[in-house]
Amino acid sequence: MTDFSNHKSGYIAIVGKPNAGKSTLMNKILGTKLSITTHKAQTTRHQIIGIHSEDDSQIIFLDTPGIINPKYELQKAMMRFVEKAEKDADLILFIVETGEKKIPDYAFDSLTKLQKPVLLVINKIDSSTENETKQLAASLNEQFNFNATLFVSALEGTGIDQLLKAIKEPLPFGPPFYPKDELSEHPVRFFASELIREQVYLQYHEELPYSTTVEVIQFEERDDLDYINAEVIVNRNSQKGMIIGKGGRAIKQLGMAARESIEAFTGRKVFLDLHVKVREKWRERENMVKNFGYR
Ligand SMILES: Nc1nc2c(ncn2[C@@H]2O[C@H](COP(=O)(O)OP(=O)(O)OP(=O)(O)O)[C@@H](O)[C@H]2O)c(=O)[nH]1
Ligand SMILES: [Mg+2]
Repeated sequence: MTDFSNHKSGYIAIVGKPNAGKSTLMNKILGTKLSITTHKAQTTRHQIIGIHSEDDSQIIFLDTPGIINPKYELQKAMMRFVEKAEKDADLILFIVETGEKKIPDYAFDSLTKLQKPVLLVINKIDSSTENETKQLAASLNEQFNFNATLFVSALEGTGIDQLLKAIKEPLPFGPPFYPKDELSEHPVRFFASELIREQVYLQYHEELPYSTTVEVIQFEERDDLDYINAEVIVNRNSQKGMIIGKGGRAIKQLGMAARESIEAFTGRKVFLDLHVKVREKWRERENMVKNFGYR
């Protein structure tokens, strides 16, 4: 039997405001694009599990939606994912981007109650001066009692080794929870729906990305390719035409880009069949939000 007496393992929640670079950071550490990332806020809507294994440790990251004051049911479900990740974690990474002006006090409410170690991670140091970064760190340390402060650029990979060292330090000794070669535990069809949603964020504007969800109806592994039938679901009738675009050009573009990114993820050829559906006010309705997988 393998001896795990010197092995450390634990759960790490990655939390912070939208757009701070939480998903980019997790992807950088894992060395693969697991969690979707865009320049738009509120890209991540679930808790995404990413597993980083070394010989002597296994760190299970929980990437989460950005902390906001929720206005509708979908956003409430998103904030429940944040709470759950914080509750399940052995250690919490609180990510703040350089240039941040103010973190609202409510972002720290649950952390104060939980009494777990919290590391402050200042991200995007590539786009700020050292002075500004240090000032930000100082003022945040006045606002909340962090156990340590780390400085990284998730995009460029700066500071990642020091961060991993700081994460491993307080982790409990114990055997790995997952096989060492496992990267995540979501099914491929989940990643497919996320990659389609990522393209919705990249291609459409204003309210449209925030009104849309994606459901994979059918995922069939055939000999020569994966056949995927997916629905792009919008919140209002008037949004259907916007997704489709003049002469179907927009949805064709969406389908092509999404197919390419799913192929890059699976390493297999994909046939992607996309349809648009209207589910009036789905994001305001608790049942629909749950049925679309946000639970
Ligand atoms: N310059 C710079 N940009 C970064 C860095 N890390 C992330 N970004 C960019 O910041 C934007 C947001 O990144 P995400 O990883 O999606 O941020 P997030 O915190 O997961 O956002 P939500 O899921 O919306 O909460 C993207 O355009 C990233 O490319 C960094 O270290 N430097
Ligand atoms: Mg994210």
